[in-house]
Amino acid sequence: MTGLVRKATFFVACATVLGVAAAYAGVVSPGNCTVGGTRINLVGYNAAAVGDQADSLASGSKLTITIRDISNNPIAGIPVVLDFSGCTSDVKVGSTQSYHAQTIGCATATVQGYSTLNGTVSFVVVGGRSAATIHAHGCAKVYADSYLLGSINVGTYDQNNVSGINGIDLSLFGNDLFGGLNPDRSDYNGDGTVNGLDLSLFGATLFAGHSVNSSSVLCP
Ligand SMILES: [Ca+2]
Ligand SMILES: [Ca+2]
Repeated sequence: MTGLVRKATFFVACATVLGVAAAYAGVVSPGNCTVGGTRINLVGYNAAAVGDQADSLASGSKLTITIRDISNNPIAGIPVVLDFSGCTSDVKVGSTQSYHAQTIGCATATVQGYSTLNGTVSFVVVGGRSAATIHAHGCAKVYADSYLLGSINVGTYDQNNVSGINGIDLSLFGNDLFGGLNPDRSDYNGDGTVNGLDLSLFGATLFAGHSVNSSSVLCP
């Protein structure tokens, strides 16, 4: 191959790569997206709070996802969905949500938001425990524009979906703490066991007083 031909081949290859990148600019590239955690802990809310009422300060309650294209550029306006349909044996999302502009798809147990100008979208999800059958790890799925980005574990501070998070929830959490089954719903720090560290996180959420209300209705 002559030098001239080699150069021509190189420029054609570069143009092809650039053409592909241009063609997919603004299209979600799942491998370049980031799910900023391995779990989300559902919370209550404070009806008297101004603005976003969901308890975003509870440990593990906020999950941030970053959406990028094939060139690793952030993309705005992409629908991002958390699908909790695999968690409903013991944890369910509330029929109304109160963090940013999140919307609820009750029939599908999904919560949706949109990526912002920097490509990120953060979720804080109101929900609670409705039954006792332990859900599997990774029960919730994260999708961006229908691309699966990954699975996350799911906990809930509200253990009975009544009156926000209070001493009754502490008692129910205690059953998980001493029950020996280490259910994911009460493993707030995600280390695989339910122990004193989770009790500490529960106590911090309880005494912070940002989860004083429960969702009035849980999704199916
Ligand atoms: Ca409660
Ligand atoms: Ca734990």
